[in-house]
Amino acid sequence: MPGNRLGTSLKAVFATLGSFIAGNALAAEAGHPVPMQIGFQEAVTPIAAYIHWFHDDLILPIIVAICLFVAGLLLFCVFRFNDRANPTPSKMTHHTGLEVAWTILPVLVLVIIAIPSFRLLTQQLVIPKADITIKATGKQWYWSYDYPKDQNGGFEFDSVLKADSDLQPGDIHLLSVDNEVVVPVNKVVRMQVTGADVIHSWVVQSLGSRIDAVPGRLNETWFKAEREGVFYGQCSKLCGKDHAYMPIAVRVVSEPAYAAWLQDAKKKYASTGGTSYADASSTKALTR
Ligand SMILES: [Cu+2]
Repeated sequence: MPGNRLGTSLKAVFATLGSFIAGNALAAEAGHPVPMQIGFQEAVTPIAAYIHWFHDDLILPIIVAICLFVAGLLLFCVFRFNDRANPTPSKMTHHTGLEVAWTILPVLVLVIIAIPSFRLLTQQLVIPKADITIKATGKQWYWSYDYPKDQNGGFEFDSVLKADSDLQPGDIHLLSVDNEVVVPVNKVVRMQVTGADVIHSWVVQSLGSRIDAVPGRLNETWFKAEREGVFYGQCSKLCGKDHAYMPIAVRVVSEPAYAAWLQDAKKKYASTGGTSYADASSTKALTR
């Protein structure tokens, strides 16, 4: 019966809507993408929150308004100036007022977007006084992390994707790694990022961090996670055949837990020396 079919279709629609809502509620706390998610992953740093505000509260309304305005104009022209409604067309070719308006208005819109955009870029790239520094090196196809000696570290380790056969309960397919980067909560973490072979990109959405890993160059970014948890990201520069299999996992823990992890990590990764903290201003000269 058509009625039944309608009922089934409606049920399917509601089920899809339900999983959308559930997916998005889950995404708010997950630290990784979830099925049916739309929108961003949870923001756990002030910069990620700024990115969300910029997209959701500024750009999106402007885009919607422009689309509605242009669609409205098109419809108006279609109905008002079609052959039947307007048999004798105007011969006008220029209208100075109109030319000025459609030049000035887009410029104004772009200026409104540019001001917070540059403010955001500045906040991402001007690093406040760092509490800890970690160096990430992108390699084909995994990441290495170096905790410098002079910051109570002195070790380096590789962070490699876990094979599906090694996944433990709570692990995530294609995102969990054998050794996570561990950082303390509410501390400014300076990430120094470079590439060992080709260009990679160190990106963790929840932290609002995105920086390229370029061989011969030490790029810097920072984050200050305001909540404990594990936050996942992925290499975001196409870097070869296993580009999709070099995720990033950042575990944010309390300060005592971080101190305890440092002690363990020093023993666990004892064979790797770790370098001294590199000053980006001097190492940037390595570029060419
Ligand atoms: Cu890649």
